[in-house]
Amino acid sequence: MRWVQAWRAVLAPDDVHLCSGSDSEYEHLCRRLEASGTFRRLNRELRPNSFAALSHPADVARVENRTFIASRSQHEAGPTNNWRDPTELRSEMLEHFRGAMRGRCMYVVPFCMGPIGSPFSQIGVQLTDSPYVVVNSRIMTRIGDNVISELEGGHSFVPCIHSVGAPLTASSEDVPWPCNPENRYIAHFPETREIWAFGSGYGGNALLGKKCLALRIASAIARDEGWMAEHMLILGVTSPAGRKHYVAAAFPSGCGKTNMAMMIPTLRDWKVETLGDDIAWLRFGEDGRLWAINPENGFFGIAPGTSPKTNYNALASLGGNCIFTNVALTEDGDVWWQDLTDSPPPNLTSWDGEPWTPESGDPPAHPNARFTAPAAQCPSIAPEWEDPQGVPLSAIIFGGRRGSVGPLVTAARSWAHGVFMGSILSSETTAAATGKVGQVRFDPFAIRPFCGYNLGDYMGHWLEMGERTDQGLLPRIFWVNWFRRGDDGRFLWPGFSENSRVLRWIVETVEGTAKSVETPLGFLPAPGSLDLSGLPIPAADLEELLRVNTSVWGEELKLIRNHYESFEDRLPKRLWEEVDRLEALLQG
Ligand code: OXD
Ligand code: MN
Repeated sequence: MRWVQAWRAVLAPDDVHLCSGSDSEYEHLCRRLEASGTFRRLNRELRPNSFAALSHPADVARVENRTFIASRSQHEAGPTNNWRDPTELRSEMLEHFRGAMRGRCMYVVPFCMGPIGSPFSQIGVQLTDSPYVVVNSRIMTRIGDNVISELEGGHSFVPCIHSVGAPLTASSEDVPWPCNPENRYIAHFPETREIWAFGSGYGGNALLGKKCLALRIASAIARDEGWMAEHMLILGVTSPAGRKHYVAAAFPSGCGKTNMAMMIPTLRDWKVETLGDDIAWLRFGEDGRLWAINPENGFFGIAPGTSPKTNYNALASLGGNCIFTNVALTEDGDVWWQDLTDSPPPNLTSWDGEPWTPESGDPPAHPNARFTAPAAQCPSIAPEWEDPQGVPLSAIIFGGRRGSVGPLVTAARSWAHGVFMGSILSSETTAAATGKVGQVRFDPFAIRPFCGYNLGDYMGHWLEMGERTDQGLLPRIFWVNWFRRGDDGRFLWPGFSENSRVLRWIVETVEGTAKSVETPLGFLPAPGSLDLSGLPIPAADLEELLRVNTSVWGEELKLIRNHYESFEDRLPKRLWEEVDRLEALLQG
């Protein structure tokens, strides 16, 4: 490809390798990563074909303040994105890219987001000097020869340029985690559908198929082509009567999407199956329903907090063929993280490579430590998860982490009201991105860090999508809050498997059999309509979970108005009407 040759001249790698995606290539790269000290092979008996990597201490999460949307005008990027002029940014980054791969190999990674051959899939080609990125991408996307054939057949692709920004000279020694924390850029050019990333080797900053392509660039493509790219899990839920519904749910990073997607219901005879845990692409089918595919091929999940109690299926997916990043290591060559077992095993090595003791202060695994696991290994994976047409959605759920605002579950009155719910989603920040943890911020549709254009226009796109079909064919929209706390700071709802009770009410609402009460916020479960059999929840807690606290909402309305004002004329009028209506109903 001429494009690759042009970049080769800029990046000046010592070698170029076109990735075939074969097992032998994967094994070769893993051996190379072991030799360079990036990977440590885990105990072959306990966790076959698996590796642990420890990153540079300054390269541990997505860097939102260094993530840019370089559209032609600042208005196109909107107030929630860091905008840069594309011409200026290109010339600034080119200076960094020049010679950036000296002393290294440039891997050319053709990858497909979505099942190969699906009309909904998108192809990307990533140039990278990080073999760690190549092996992770082989799990997270579909890479290799069959993608090359599609490209040879003339399939379009999104060019993705990535360098860790640490060239080697004859005298410089390589380090286990090369990166350039002082000069990080995660840049998107939505109009020309390009991604340029420099300086980081971690997660969403470097595995460019995930947040950069499948969300930021895909959201811009989706707006232009009339579909949607969303930060959503997809699950299938089957009732005891054997009826199966598909549900997509948007939660901000670190709010339990992976746990929900893999939930083992406590409700007897209900079954949940997993189709995706992070990203969903939605389009209308010929039947007028909204269909979803998961463009990913694996899970890049947050390890701390994952335990047999909170997510048995995730752990069962991690038996082998996995990569762990920034977890703690046990003396027998296995991995550990907070909550994996009730107490830490002795003689742990913490993620900074030092011996760890309970007196060490910080926890042994980084709060954003990750596992990379093939989706096919998940025991709850739905047999149809790779169906090229996707699955038809019955419901869409929005949820955030809010201690005080938002009842356990609310059903929207209409699609537009559901869009309003999505637009006012807010959540406490987590360790998935660098910056302060626990700060409440509006995160509309849980896509704030991942939308490639003006979020006000994005909200308009949602409203417009709802006009394209019969209202009765659209998925019903719900809003949940698993994180409501009591005055004493305690979580009022047990969450995890118990969320199946809420899922049941959602499914029954879709089927028209659930009892509900109308409130200013929407429909809440009528007393007695949530299946709480066998759950010892105090009546006062339940009442609080299902209460619309008017004084809290009075304050929230002011915040919502400020949030909306930041989008100026790009905020759809229809949504302002919803705020006015909510205010009137609350005063009612
Ligand atoms: C992720 C994130 O990695 O949202 O999925 O940060
Ligand atoms: Mn995510």
